Formats: sequence, C-alpha cells, structure tokens
Amino acid sequence: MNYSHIQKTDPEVHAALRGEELRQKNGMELIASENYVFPSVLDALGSIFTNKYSEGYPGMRYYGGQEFTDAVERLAIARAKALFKSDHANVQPLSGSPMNQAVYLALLKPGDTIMGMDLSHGGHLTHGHPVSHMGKLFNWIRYKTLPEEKGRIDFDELLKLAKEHKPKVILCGYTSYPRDLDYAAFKRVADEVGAFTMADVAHIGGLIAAGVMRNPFDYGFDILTTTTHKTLRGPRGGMILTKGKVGNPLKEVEFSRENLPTIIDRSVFPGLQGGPHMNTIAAIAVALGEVQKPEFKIYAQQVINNAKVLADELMALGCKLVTDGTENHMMVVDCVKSFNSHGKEMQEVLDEIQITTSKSPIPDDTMPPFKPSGLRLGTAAMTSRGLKEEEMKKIAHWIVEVAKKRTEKETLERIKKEVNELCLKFPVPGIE
Ligand code: DSN
Repeated sequence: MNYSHIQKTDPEVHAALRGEELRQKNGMELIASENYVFPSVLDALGSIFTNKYSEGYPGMRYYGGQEFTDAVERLAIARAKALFKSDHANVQPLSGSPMNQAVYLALLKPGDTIMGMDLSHGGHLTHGHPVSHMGKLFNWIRYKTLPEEKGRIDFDELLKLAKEHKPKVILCGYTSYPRDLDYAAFKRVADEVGAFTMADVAHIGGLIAAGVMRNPFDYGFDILTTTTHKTLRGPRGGMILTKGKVGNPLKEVEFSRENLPTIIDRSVFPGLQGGPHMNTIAAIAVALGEVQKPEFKIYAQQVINNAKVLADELMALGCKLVTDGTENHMMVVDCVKSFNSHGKEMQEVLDEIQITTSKSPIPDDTMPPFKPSGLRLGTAAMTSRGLKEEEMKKIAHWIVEVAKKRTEKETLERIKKEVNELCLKFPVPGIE
C-alpha cells in the first residue's frame, strides 16, 4: 500500500504499518470477529470526511457545510434498512460497545432487569459482564445452552427465569456460539412477559444481510444491533436497526414500541455520543453497497460452507467442539478434551506458525478467564481471501498436528513455512 506521507514524516509509524502489512499477507487469520475490509472501505476511511464535524442527523445538524455528509449518511441508512428489512437504521455508533450501551440506556433505568446469554455459553462482554459499567448499572439475568444437546438454548429455563424476574428486555446474540438462533422462541417468551426483544448479531450481520442466516425482524424482533467490521467487511463501527415509526430525533417522544426509532436516535445522539465519525459512515455506506451485490451472497454462503468443513474435519480428527458442529462462521474447540491443553496455550503455539486465533471460555468453564478451555476459530476472513473447502481441511490438519507436536520446534517451523506459502497464494484484499 502507499503510505507516502507517513513514510516522509514518521518512519517509526511507517515501519509498524509495513510490519502489519507483512503480518497480514503472510499469516492465516482465523479470529472469528476479524475480516479484511473491502478495498473501497480503506479509501473511505482515509478520506477528507475525517475533517468534518456533523453532530445531529441528516438535514438536522448543528454545524454548517453538511451537504455531502448528509448524502453519505442517507446512503448508509437506506442501504442498511434495505439489507436488514428494518424501518430505521442509526449508523452513528462508534463501535460495538456504544452501540449496545445506547440501546440499554434507551430502554432501561438503572437497576432494571435485562436477560442475556450466560457469558461462558457465548454471551459478550457488552452483554453486562460484571466488569463493565453496564454490568453494574442493570440487573442481568442469565440463560444458558444445553451442551449435551448440541448447544440448543434452554428455552424452558429461559421462560421460567423470565416469568420470575420480569425483564424489560430479552437480549439474544453472541460472541462465541456456533449456532443460529430460534428468534421465534425468544419472541414468544418476551411476549409472555411484555419485554422488548433485542438481537445483537454483531458476528453474523453479514450472513443475515446476505440472507444465509435467519433475520430476527422476520420473527417480530424490535431491535437489531450489529458491528460493521466482522462478516459485513466494513469499517470498525456499529448500527442499530429498529422497527417502528421514524420521527424527528430533535424532539422528545412518548416511550412506546412504535417510537423506538426516535428513542434510539436520541439515545445515540445527544444521549451518548458527540460528533459521528463521518469517514467511518462513508465507509459503512461503501461496504453496504458491496453487501448488496449478488457476489456477496456467494461469499457469505462460502463462509458457512468453509466453517462446516473445518469443523467436520477437526471432529473427524478427534477434536471435541462446543455444540458439536457449526451453523455459522465459527467454532469453539475444547482444548482440554481435544489436546489435553487449554485455549491460551493453543493460541500461543498457533501464533508461532502464524495462524491467528483467540482463546475462549466453554460453557461453565472451570478454567480461569485468562486460561480458558476453548479456542475460537472463524472462517470469514480467510474466505475473503478466496480459501475454499480444500484449504479448510489443510488448516484442520495443521491445527491438530501442531497441537500434538507442540514441543517439536522443527515441526512448527515446517508447518509455519507451509502456512506462509499457502497464504501468499491468496492476496489480502486491498494490499495485493
Ligand atoms: N472482540 C469481538 C469478538 O471477538 O467477539 C467482539 O467484541
């Protein structure tokens, strides 16, 4: 890539950029939440929209000079609405955490009850982890999966808990759960107790937009949140999509389901954030334009096909996977049962051969948080580089061989060379 200005002004940062470029080209990216953005996203991120302050919403900004910021934000909103079949989209959340915070702060008062997935069963840090401010501000009740039933969510227990605790919001969505969700079942429980339904589909936003996974809005959900940088291949950002009547975010409205679009807009700005990052919003518009093309559906289906082959091959080689398979882009290997190891050790040994992964807890993990039992793998990024089923089988064999021979330096060096050779055959989008 061309960093000509940085090269002249800042050799240290330039060296780091070149190093990262090489790392990305040579290495195998299997972190389930990462991806390679569309090259046009890099153009938009480095554009002159970075210079602009735009507090407010299109047609309703505080500062002048907004004809072009309005144009890109309107495009991003229209594309998001069409892709996710929502009535409204807010594309200003700076990333996943403020995105979810804006929803909680819109719907709940301090001390109110919300239900979310147990964190070791796949729920996310922003779903009220005790170390987070949101975890302290609200009363979080947890539901779990049934590991012995391929990770099916325990809806009997969920209903029992909902009746007992009367949550205002039932949240579904995950950071490390390899299954699709039964949104109709969540909605039935929410209706029984009069709760709002919220789906955080950050990991699978691109797969839903492409129509290869279920869309919560088809089952009557109220709110969908998604980051834009995972399966959507956009910049680091977030979106909140809602059903309801679109109103004027400058005016206070009555608290009702119908007014959710306005309530959410007001919660994002001025409630939580100041000026939106307009270069990011331009990049979201560009990414969603790519997602609307027929090629993206083919990509999204390949992400799922690749994950299935990788998971099946790992299981055929004797690995124990949480949920015993996958229906999305990710899987979690139980490293204790599979390799008599743990997620941290496996992450580190795979780092040595330039396969990048992330450790992860498994349901009701007995190992400590920084040394959890699991290792999470995802196929979104390498599918963006063009890898298919054949390469997935190779990756499974490398992982298992590395795990079994993790103390053999020569084996690690040989496999690292093989990994590098394969990666160089599949250029990184935007830096070939
Ligand atoms: N860090 C992302 C993940 O790995 O799931 C989400 O925060």
